[in-house]
Amino acid sequence: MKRFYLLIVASVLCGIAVYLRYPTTELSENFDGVKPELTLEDAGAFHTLNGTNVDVLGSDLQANLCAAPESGNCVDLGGTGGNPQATLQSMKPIDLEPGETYRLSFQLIGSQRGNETSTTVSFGPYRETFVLESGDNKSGIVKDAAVTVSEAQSAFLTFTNNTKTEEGALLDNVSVVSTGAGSGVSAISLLVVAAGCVLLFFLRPAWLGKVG
Ligand SMILES: [Ca+2]
Ligand SMILES: [Ca+2]
Repeated sequence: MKRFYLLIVASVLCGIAVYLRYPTTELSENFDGVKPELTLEDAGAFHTLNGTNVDVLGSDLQANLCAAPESGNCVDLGGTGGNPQATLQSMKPIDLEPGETYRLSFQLIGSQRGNETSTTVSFGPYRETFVLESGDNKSGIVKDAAVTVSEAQSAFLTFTNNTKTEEGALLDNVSVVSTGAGSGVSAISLLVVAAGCVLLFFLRPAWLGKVG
């Protein structure tokens, strides 16, 4: 009976190891659940700062501007009226821990309306400015950019329109996924796996005796 409990403990330890390695979605937003509208301060998991605004485009509202690889609704970082030069920031900060890798993805395409745009993306130590021609649907596509920190910090994901315009760059499919350090296995999950396997090794004779 004691061995049975040990077997459960070993299984739980192995389960924890798998959990520790499992990627965690920290943020995911495709704006498809937001009602398309002009002059918005809130857009899904994001809101604007400093009295600026954005437009959520889609359905009957200029949906054609959300060009591939974007789909459904997207956000025009140049809003309408008021202060349209948007600073769009995640509503909640994400806690960045040393030893974790944060994979940042987003799609930023040109305005599709003839003008060039400049947009700065910042997230903890990550900071990039994308200057996009109107029809540039490639240069601002970022997939799994690795963000790491040496000291714990709390970070907002921010998209800042540097161009005074109502025809901004168009944003869609934003996500942050955290995984263990680099592409390898984190030290703590290795320890947990080792503990689980040692336990299983000692239990093996009794276990085989029961089933065999
Ligand atoms: Ca979308
Ligand atoms: Ca606009």
